[in-house]
Amino acid sequence: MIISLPMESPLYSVRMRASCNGQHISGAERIVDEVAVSEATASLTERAMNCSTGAADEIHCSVERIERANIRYARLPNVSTCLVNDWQEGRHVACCLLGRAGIQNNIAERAVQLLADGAGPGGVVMRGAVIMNARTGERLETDQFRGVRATRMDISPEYRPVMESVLAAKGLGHHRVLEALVLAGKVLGAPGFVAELCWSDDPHYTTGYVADSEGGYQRISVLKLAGDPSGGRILFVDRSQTSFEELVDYLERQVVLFSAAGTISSPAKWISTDE
Ligand code: WAQ
Ligand code: MG
Repeated sequence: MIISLPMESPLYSVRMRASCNGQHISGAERIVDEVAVSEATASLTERAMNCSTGAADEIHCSVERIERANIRYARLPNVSTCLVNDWQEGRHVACCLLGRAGIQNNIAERAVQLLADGAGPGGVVMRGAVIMNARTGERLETDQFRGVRATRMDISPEYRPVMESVLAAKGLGHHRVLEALVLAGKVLGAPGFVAELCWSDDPHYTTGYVADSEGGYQRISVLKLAGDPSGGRILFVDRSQTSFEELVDYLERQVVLFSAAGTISSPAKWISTDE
């Protein structure tokens, strides 16, 4: 007897990057069903046209079919939110959380300062992430304007509506939360991954996070002063566990879809336990 299984329709990676006067201003991506490709392209383009920094003058969208066999499915990290009084306390908390992930305090402090100063040449915001040796603080990315960009990750199409309503019910409905959670979820699975530090370069978005496999996605309510255009990402890696090439290949090429949520804790004030 021949049993015919229903053909799974293909998935597509839809990616957008936008610039204004040659400056990168926005980038976002989705992984969607065939039927949702045009809608996703339209909504990403619309986002580039309505950037907080003004409309883009150049937008690139790419659409690429994904082989189902190459998809890795994963669970999103647990989410917690630490409430701090100001950015100084927030940065102190970031250093403590990086310390729990095994990063020496002097390296954690230097990393926070690097994002505050602008990690790109001349203090500009980078388009992608800094890759940092977790033990020595040495930077590994070859292009310090671009850094390394994590791509080809999303919530799985059938699970997205559920995840959006779960986050919205917890007051985390801003698209930045879901996108950062997905990015953190992908980098958590990277070979040699130790921790990630991030805050947005959007002057009006002051929340950031530290992610690691034990602590999950640990939001910190304030990591910079409102109006501050600094921001970026630093991925701390254990050089003995991976080569740079293997790491970049995973970050840029491995398709990761999230089909389950972690826990989401209520916001709580920072209580120092390990100082
Ligand atoms: N891969 C690597 N680095 C990236 C990527 C990427 N795909 N996208 C952005 N970056 C880097 C780049 O240097 C940006 O300047 C920086 O990260 C910040 O990007 O829970 O919105 O998209 O409330 O502005 C975190 C907190 C929000 C969300 C982070 O980042 C929450 C955010 P943005
Ligand atoms: Mg941004």
